[in-house]
Amino acid sequence: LGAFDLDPRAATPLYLRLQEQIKAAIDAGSLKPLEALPGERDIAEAFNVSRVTVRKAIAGLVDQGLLTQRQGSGTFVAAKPERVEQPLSRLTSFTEDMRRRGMTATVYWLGRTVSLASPQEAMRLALSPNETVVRLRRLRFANQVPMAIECATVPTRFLPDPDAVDTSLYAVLEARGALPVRALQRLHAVNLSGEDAALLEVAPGSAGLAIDRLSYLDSGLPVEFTQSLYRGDAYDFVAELNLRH
Ligand code: 16G
Repeated sequence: LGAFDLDPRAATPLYLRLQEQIKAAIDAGSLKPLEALPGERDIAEAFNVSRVTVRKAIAGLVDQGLLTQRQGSGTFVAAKPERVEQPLSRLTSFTEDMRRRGMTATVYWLGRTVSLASPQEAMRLALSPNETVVRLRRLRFANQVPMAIECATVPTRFLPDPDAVDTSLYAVLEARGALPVRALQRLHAVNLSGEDAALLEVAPGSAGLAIDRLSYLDSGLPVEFTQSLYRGDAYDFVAELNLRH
C-alpha cells in the first residue's frame, strides 16, 4: 500500500484520498486479487489517519465492489471473475460445468434444512401435503470467486440424507439413481441488492440473473426446484438456434 502522510489541509476528504491510494495499489498490482488488506490499525498508522477514516474508506470500496469482507476473515481485494460461457440447452450441474472449464467448484453453506413442503413447493414438486423437502442454500464459488447463490428444494424421498451433499447435489442424486434428465428453466434480469450483493462480492445494485430450474426424472416426476442468482459480470448464456419448419 505504501505509506505517507495524507495532507490534512487538502480539499478532498481524507477517506476519499485514502480510497484513491488503495485503488492505485490494486491497479498497480501491488495489492492482488484475493489478497488480504493490511489491518485497520496498520493502515491508520501508515497514512497517519484515524481508524474511523480507514473504516470509512474501506466501507466505500466494499460498496464499489473493489474490496470484499468475508465473515471472520477480514478484508480482501475482490477478484474479477473470468467470464464463462454457459450453454443453455444442456442439463448440467454447477460442479460439472466448472470442472469442464478446468476450474474448481467450492461451496459455502448458507443453510441446509428439512421441513414440510410449503403448499407452493408441494404443487411444484408434485408432493402430497405431508411430504418433506430438503432445502439447500449455497454460495457457489469457481476458483474462489463467488459466482452464484443457489437455493435448491428437493423432496426428501430423493435425498434422505441432506448431509450427503458435499459440493455437488447432482453427484448425490446420480448415486441414488435420481439424476434429473430434463428441466425447465426461466431466467430474468435483477439488480443484486443487500445481502445477495455482499455474498457475491459485487457492488449493491449490480446486474444479476435470477434463474429458476424445475427438473424431472425420466419417469416425469419433478426432482428439484432451484432458484439461483448468478453474477451478471460472470456469465454469457449461449444457445444454438435451429430453424424448424
Ligand atoms: C446448476 C443448476 C441448479 C442445480 C445445480 C447442481 C442452473 C441455473 N442451476 O447450478 O439447478 O441444482 O447446477 O449443481 O444451472 P451441483 O451438482 O454442483 O450441486
